[in-house]
Amino acid sequence: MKIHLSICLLLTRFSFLLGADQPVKTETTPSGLKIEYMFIPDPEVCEPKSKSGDMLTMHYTGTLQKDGKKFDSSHDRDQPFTFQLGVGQVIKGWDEGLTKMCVGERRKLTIPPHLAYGDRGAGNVIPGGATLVFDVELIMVGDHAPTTNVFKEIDVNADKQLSREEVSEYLKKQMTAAEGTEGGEDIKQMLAEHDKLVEEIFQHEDKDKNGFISHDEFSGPKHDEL
Ligand SMILES: [Ca+2]
Ligand SMILES: [Ca+2]
Repeated sequence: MKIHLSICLLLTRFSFLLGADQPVKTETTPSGLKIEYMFIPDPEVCEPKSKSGDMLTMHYTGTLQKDGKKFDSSHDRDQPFTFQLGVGQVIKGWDEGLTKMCVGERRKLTIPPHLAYGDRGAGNVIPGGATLVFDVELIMVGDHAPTTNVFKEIDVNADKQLSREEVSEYLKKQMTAAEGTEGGEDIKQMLAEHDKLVEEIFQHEDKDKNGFISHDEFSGPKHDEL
């Protein structure tokens, strides 16, 4: 992995030296996002490709399209930026534009306001209605977000049993957090059928049918990180 990483970085630098600043290909997605593929590494070293749920570590420089003014850059901090892809942690243009990407790959994203900070803008650096241009480079892909002990999270009163109320509250919290992100309509539907979902979970998990899911019965993540 480390070797692949450094080869990729080397190739990236090399392509810079060659002045390869013309995109290999350009694509505009149905949502209006423009993706210019600036550098794609050798397919043989291009595994895994980034996908929803992955932890991505990126270098990026963001500029305003209208005047080219830089508003943020990880290079200036000399520290790449890590986030989870596809969960609404970043602007929509990133969640969409950084999928199926290889380590070492560079893209230029031109992100219209409805996939960025909208009419309101952000802070005093991004005006309302701004189209943003991001030069991005994928440095590293991690498999998943750090695993959490979901059992402990649900078991609010810490009696090592999950009640219907605890499961119900937890689901509501999760769904509300996911509302407004991609698949928001599905989430609304799920909220509406929320009670049914709790029943289904208990059907499946509460093996001895005592009305509680014990630590042993629970099939989700339930161990603390090592
Ligand atoms: Ca409990
Ligand atoms: Ca039980």
